Amino acid sequence: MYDAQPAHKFTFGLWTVGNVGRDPFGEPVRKPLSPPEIVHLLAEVGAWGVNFHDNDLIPIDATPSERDSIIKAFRGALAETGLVVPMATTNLFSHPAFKDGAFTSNDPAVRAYALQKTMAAMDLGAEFGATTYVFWGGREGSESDAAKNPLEGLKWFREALNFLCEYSLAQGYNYRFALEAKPNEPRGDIFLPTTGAMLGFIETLDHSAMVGVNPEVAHETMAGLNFAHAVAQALDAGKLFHIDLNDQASGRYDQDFRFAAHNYKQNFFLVKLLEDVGYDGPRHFDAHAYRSEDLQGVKDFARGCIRSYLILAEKARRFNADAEIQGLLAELKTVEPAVAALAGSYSPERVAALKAHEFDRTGLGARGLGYEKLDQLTFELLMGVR
Ligand code: GCO
Ligand code: MN
Ligand code: MN
Ligand code: MN
Repeated sequence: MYDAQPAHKFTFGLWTVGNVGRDPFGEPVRKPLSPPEIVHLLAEVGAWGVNFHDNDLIPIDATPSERDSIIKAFRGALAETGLVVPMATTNLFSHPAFKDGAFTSNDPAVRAYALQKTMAAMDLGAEFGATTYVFWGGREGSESDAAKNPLEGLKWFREALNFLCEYSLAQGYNYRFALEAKPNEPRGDIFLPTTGAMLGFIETLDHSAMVGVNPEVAHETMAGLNFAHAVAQALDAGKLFHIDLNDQASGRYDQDFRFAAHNYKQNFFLVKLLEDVGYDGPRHFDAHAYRSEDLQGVKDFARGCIRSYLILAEKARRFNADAEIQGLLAELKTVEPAVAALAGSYSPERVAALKAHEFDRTGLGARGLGYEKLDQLTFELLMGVR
């Protein structure tokens, strides 16, 4: 019942199940897995696809012949398992050259190197058939506003994206770009810190139609925002090109927990939203296992991400089929047809009708909405007692 089907398009990054458990205070706790080993692990847990940063696959200092043999081995693992590569991205944050950002570095040489590195990573992604290209500007920000002018940062970021859109089109790549916002970490502040900010910025780009967003549960939660609302805004704008699923407690460090590990209720509403609208893009888990885990724990983590999504999807179906819940929701919208017709788009007739109508303000204010009951029923449904 909770087995993944290809239609769910569950994906993981090489960097997620491949995470060795290093943190700012401690050394790795797990042995690195090679890309083919990761592909086989993902196939075993039921994933549909695998994504990568350029340097997850090809080390930054690999020789051309090393590159060739890595690509051959990875391709072999994909062929053996049937996994696909729907998304690729660039590591513009690990190397010290990017300590002050990549596309928004104050140093023009770094900005140019970031373009060169991204073009090469786009070539690599295209070789594997990737159609989504993610931009997560992890270091595109600052610690001190004395050091960087945010207006210049935005201008440089726009220039880079315009350049890379042109490059993608000129190469005949089928990429759609997905911009991923994060409020902070590893920088003190990261530019364009929320999905809403990205959506506004996208409209200023030369090829805005090929650029959308890759919202992440943890990132909006770190910003103290309601993730499902951010996703709804992206859907409404036709810009939900990709999504990063994981979990996070508000007000903590960047946790990257297993999907729905922390906030069952918020993630239930997220899954319900995605399922209700028939979102058909990849469902990407950008998370990693607790540092306490060995290889078995990593598999438990990956299976848990998939299973939790499917359990919440099943709960969403139950919510939609629950007569009492649906009855309460329908009741909320039941008013006399003549009154209902007063709300809607602009027309001279509606203006006249509105001006003539006398509203029962006291009655409107006195009406109980039943949200306590709705929320409790939701809780009981989620807890399996309904
Ligand atoms: C993070 C980010 C990254 C990006 C990844 C792909 O907080 O570390 O979410 O994992 O999603 O670099 O762009
Ligand atoms: Mn993240
Ligand atoms: Mn992270
Ligand atoms: Mn992410």
